[in-house]
Amino acid sequence: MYTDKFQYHDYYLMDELLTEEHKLIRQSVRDFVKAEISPIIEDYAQQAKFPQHLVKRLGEMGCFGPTIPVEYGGGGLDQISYGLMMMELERCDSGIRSTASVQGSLVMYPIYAYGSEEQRRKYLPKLASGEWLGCFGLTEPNYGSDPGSMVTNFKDAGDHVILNGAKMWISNAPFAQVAIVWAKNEAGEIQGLIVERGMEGFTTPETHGKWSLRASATGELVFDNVKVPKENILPNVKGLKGPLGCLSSARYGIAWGALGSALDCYDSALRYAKDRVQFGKPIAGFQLTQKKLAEMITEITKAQLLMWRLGTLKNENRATPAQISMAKRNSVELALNVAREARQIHGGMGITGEFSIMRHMMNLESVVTYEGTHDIHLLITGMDVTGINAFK
Ligand code: TGC
Ligand code: FAD
Repeated sequence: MYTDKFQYHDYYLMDELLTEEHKLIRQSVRDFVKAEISPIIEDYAQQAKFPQHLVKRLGEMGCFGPTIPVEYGGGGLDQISYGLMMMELERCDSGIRSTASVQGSLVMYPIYAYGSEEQRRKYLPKLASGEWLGCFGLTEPNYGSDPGSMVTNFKDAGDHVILNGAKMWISNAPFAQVAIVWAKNEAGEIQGLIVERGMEGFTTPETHGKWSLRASATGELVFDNVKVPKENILPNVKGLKGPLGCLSSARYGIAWGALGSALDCYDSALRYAKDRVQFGKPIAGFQLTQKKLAEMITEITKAQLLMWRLGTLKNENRATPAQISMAKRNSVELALNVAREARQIHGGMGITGEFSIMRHMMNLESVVTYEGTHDIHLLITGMDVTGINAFK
């Protein structure tokens, strides 16, 4: 049985760069995770079940839309607070962080940034409190890295539009009351629509058989002549920059989150290496184990500094999408490397559910692909530094 013994590691005294409020927020999410998520997460992941009861609790803990203004039910907090929350959630499980990222950055953010005042007032408080769960439909069966080529579309039909098409790989879909759906209008422009469960012709079949992100529900969104009232169209954005703007917020949260997975794997490996005796001494005493641990904490410390700086730039509205891509790619890569090395240090025990390592490693195989794959983010950095587009 998995027991959460996590202790945070702060090799470069980064806490001195945080405010008292940051530290309080981090501690409250950490305590919540230890008390309510850690004891159940392994079972839910093993059974590939979504812990639906946590949706309300995540809302009550302020994990949904922490940067959205208080008047709409959000937390009115800064970007570093948001990042720290995502780090604490993913320290436990990427699937739980996914639920919060999707709700906050991919559902609440577009309603807040691109929605009408009526839409903000109708949806945001319910989403913030966890009364409603949302999902975000951009990816299609034939268009993942290239969402601009999507074929899901809607046609004008008087006071409503008719939506047709399908989205695939959608986190939260099977349980969501609301979906933010990106589709093309008759002029071929991408727009966002708020589609509600219960609209005729709208179904959300669940995706089964995943070896990764097993405690997160994934599904399809299928639209068969769905009548969507025109008042459900997000009025203030057109084009791919709409969904990509949401991804900038979510990718930033993921960059913090993956660092949380890395910290958990490192912490577990350090403790295990000190406890486990082979050839008459703790395996932490062997140079090869020390090399692994030293390299892990070096990469984690570099990423902690990177994330703090990116959060500061984001607070000042100066973080560029390319800087966020670099951070997402860096955090996920280092987390996967740390997870693999931590697995080695745990020997055979590392493959069991008694430790979180293998669960993190499998989860990170989704995180390295969603919200832009590892190579897509590399190409975004390449384009930014050379000025030459290598995508097309
Ligand atoms: P391109 O021509 O480069 O750009 C189109 C317009 O968008 C603007 N833009 C951005 N705006 C805001 N934030 C960003 N990050 C932006 N990146 C680009 C750009 O300036 C342009 O604006 P305008 O005004 O000129 O129209 O578009 P492209 O078709 O060449 O594609 C570029 C590419 C490949 C980088 C992009 O499409 C991409 O990022 N592909 C990856 C797709 C992706 O990330 N999908 C994620 C789906 S959601 C998900 O995975 C959720 S998982 C959630 C969870 O469970 O946690
Ligand atoms: P593809 O785009 O087909 O890519 C396959 C491979 O080709 C990748 O290695 C890629 O890097 C490479 N490739 C593609 N183009 C290029 C290029 N120009 N140059 C070099 N290499 C290239 N989507 C949503 O909209 N909402 C969600 O909530 C959501 N949740 C998800 C949850 C999970 C668990 C997973 C696995 C995915 C989720 N996704 C979601 C979808 C995710 O964003 C896509 O899987 C991702 O964008 C990649 O698309 P694809 O799987 O179609 O791969």
